Amino acid sequence: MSFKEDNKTIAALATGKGKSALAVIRISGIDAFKIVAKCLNPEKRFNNARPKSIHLYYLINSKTKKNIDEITAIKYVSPKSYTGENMVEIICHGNELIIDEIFSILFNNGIRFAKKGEFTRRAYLNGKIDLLKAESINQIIESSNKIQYKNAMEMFSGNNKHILLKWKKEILDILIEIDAEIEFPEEDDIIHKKKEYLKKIEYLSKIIREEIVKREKIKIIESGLIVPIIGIANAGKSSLFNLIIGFNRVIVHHEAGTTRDAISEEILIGDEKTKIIDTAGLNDSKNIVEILGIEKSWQYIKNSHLIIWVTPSDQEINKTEEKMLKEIDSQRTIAIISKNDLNTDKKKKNILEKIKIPYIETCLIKDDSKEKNKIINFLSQHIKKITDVNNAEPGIICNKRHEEIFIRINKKMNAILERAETNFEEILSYELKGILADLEEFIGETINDEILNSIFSEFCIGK
Ligand SMILES: Nc1nc2c(ncn2[C@@H]2O[C@H](COP(=O)(O)OP(=O)(O)O)[C@@H](O)[C@H]2O)c(=O)[nH]1
Ligand SMILES: [Mg+2]
Repeated sequence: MSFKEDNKTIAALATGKGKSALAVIRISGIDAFKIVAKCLNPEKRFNNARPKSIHLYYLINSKTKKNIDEITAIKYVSPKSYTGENMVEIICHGNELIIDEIFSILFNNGIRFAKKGEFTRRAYLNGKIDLLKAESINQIIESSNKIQYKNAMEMFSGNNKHILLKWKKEILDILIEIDAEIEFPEEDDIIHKKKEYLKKIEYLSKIIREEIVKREKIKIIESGLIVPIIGIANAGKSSLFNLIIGFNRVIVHHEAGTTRDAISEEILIGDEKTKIIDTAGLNDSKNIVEILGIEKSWQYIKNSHLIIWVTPSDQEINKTEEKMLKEIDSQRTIAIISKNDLNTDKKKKNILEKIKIPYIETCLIKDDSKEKNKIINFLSQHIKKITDVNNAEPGIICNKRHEEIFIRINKKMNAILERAETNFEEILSYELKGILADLEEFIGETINDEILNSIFSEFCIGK
């Protein structure tokens, strides 16, 4: 997306769409005060208002003078505003009819609609915030889980930048020394110094790798946990699937196939985005569609984070289940013993206890919220365990841009460590210069339009 900078006054809705008690419209630019004043009654009150003080007005159609809404407005005088420009925030009632009307009045007076991330882009270009802070604002709003949010807050607070600047200084120090040595070699010193440099690079390289691993763990949580429901035919898999998705109504996405295919829903269980999958029964079959369905079930099992095995209490563990148990990772399997309203097979519980698969016994067809709660709690408890085992913690890498830079840095670190024998100083100097440039790009000390465009195109309108 090409983006031409202009200094026109812009406006956008800063709050969400739909009906709400209040909505906030943001206006920023050189003509913000002049244009807004024309649309407010009493105009004088707005012209005389102190910066950052909030007052009540009628917002009027500047031509017909008809009242559109009763609003409050705050004015921010440049440079003491989010964007660094003159800004107005109008708080009106949260109804699309009103909001559309206000925008059409603003547009008729020469204001244009803000592009994605344009407020934050202006804030960045006017030196109000640095690049990492701009990125973090987007992530704070877009976070769909706690760890992502925590990550964004670390970046927002400047802690991450502080660490990156520290690394930059360490690398710069080595670079200054090594470049001096290349120019004025002193043999005695070199061997001793080489060890010292390698130690520092190994240390930094370890941290970089740890950050990449942290990111991988967070990515699993971000993209959602894969949780297939497996078991033999008629075990109650579909009944459980319906119960879970019916109970967790935060449905984001749904995929459906034939009854023999896997059906999945993305839902929130506890705090975690979870893709719950109803699979085809793992029975031996000669029917081709069924075989394909079973193969698909196995694909899901292989790629899963947690497996829910449904097994009916009125049957002993059969051959298919025995075979299945041999193949699945029991460490990440939990069991639901269904049909406990029918005759129960006590041996089943003993086997599960022996192979250390956590289980609950339940009836899946009772319309009983207590029973449903029990199942959901059991599930969320184990999903939480999986994410805890995963032990994701906030890191420095918050998005794809950061990740790509870290992978580049890691490669350069490896190049130094792998080729530590020959031409050591030259390689070290060359690669460190590259790493320095990578860090500067990360922090936003060197940035071009292409990078800026790609960062701000991720934003929503109004940010
Ligand atoms: N009595 C009883 N019947 C159940 C229970 N769970 C499922 N069923 C029944 O078992 C049959 C198969 O259930 P379904 O969920 O389709 O199993 P799936 O083949 O594993 O998906 C249906 O007739 C369900 O109503 C349960 O806990 N108790
Ligand atoms: Mg089914």
